[in-house]
Amino acid sequence: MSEQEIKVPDLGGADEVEVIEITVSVGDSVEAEDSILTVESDKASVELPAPAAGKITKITVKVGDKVKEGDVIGVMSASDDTDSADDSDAGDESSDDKAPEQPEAKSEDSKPAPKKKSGGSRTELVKVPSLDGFDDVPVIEINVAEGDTIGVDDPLVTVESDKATMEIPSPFAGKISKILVKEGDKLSEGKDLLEMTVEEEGDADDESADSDDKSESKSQDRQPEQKTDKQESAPEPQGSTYEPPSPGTKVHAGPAVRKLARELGADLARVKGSGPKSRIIKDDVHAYVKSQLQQSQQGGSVGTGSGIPGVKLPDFSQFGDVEREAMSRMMFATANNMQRSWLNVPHVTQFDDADITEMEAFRKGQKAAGEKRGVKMTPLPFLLKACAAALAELPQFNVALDMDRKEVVRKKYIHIGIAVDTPNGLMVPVIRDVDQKGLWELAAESAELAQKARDKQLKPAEMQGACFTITSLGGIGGTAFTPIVNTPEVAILGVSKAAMKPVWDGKEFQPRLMLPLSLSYDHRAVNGADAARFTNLLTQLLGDIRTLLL
Ligand code: CAO
Repeated sequence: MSEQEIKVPDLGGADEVEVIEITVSVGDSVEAEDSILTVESDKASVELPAPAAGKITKITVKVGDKVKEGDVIGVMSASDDTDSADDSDAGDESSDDKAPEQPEAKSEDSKPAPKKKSGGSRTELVKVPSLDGFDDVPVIEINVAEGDTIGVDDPLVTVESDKATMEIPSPFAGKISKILVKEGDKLSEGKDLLEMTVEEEGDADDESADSDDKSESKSQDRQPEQKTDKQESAPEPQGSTYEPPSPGTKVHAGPAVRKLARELGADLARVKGSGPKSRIIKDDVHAYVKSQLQQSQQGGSVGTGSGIPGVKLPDFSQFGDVEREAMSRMMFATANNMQRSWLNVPHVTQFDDADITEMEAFRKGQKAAGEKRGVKMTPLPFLLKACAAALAELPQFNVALDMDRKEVVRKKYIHIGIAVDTPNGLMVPVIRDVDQKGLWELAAESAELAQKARDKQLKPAEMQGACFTITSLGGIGGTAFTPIVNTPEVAILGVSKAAMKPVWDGKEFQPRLMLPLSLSYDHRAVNGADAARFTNLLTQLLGDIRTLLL
């Protein structure tokens, strides 16, 4: 172990930032990159990581302090050999440097003090340690119950100031004999917290020491009458999910992780910890939330989710030969997206026909110019331009609904997705700032993105950020269809095959090339009259493309 100052690293350009949360306490063992404290500038909050694995020996800042790059925020004894994990775990178990009466106990290997074989037990009064400069901090959670057998560093109570949540760890391994505080009590340094019976005989300490390497054995051996909670939270770290919690399950997680869980609405009692001593780390919370979302979205059979009953599949082989093949990831993702949109969005589709006789004459007239440029002008760039103009004129189509916050997100940019049929399934690359681009630029970009989609070369960023989508089946056929809104967008334009139709001009029927448009929209965001205005506007713009210049 070697003493090392912990300094504020490069803050990505921010000058002075405020410490909003201290996620470790003196005596804590950390791994390299573990979060030590969180700072916040006016733009973002950033977690400052431990520069190495080791034990925190000093914290020189408190919540509310302002720090800048290079400032010392604490000191740690860094593990400097490859057994650092063992050392730090051992340090974790050691109560010595936490117990006020044994300050010298930072032995070079941080192992617990030698076990006394004399037998018997003693009662220890646990007091509130330094609360990083805070006083009168309310208790929001009591993490133990009288009679519980706990290990060193297990959280005893959680307190929360208006800036941070902190856990008070146990300085001893032993049994809780009396809890002297209750939820809501306000704590300051030195206040009596609880009493513990600490074994002076070999057993309890032995097991603490064993647990340095094997958290399972720690929980099983040390608390025979309560072991189920800990046994279940202690299997090999996998960073995955953890099913039903036992009532009263004790959660081992730091304040930053608890904060994250609160923000995501995750019940930490259900999360399996993959950190040292089965401590829950942020990755565990993310993995748990992800798996819960997947479960709720995937459901079983043909598709459940959102509480609707699934469709049970019959045994198709009773009707004839069948074979099964795995869905591609893209097919599965598309199926989920479609179902999510269909279930979440109240869809209505508005139909109209645009007279594109003149537009087509103009487009065909550009054939030679297109050949020179190496770009083919199809109807799609005209549609993109017309939709961009309609989105600008009717901005209620360029929004997202945030139902949780009861807010409408109005977008000040016009990015449009184009649905591309590929051998691997449907992909939707996005053309950015369509309103600022010319027809040739749009023709070139849409052709390039469509080709990239077919070649599976699209980057994720090229498929994100759309405000609206165009799905054109015009090159294939059909007279109308009802596209599914690509939520969180609120509208999608379906385009079918243009066909010559007799159109009454007031005196006689004229043969006109009519382009069928099918506008599906989210009826929560857009009302029917606006949808009719939108398709009206599109038919005007496409009917006389000079109006696109206005
Ligand atoms: N009416 C009549 N003809 C049309 C047309 C329309 N609405 N739209 C395109 N065409 C013509 C084009 O002019 C071209 O004809 P020429 O070769 O004679 O000039 C031909 O159809 C093929 O066009 P294209 O499909 O290559 O080009 P595009 O720019 O119109 O479309 C793209 C590009 C990427 C949208 C298209 O290739 C595609 O993938 N469409 C399918 C989208 C899809 O699957 N949507 C369904 C989503 S929901 O399941």
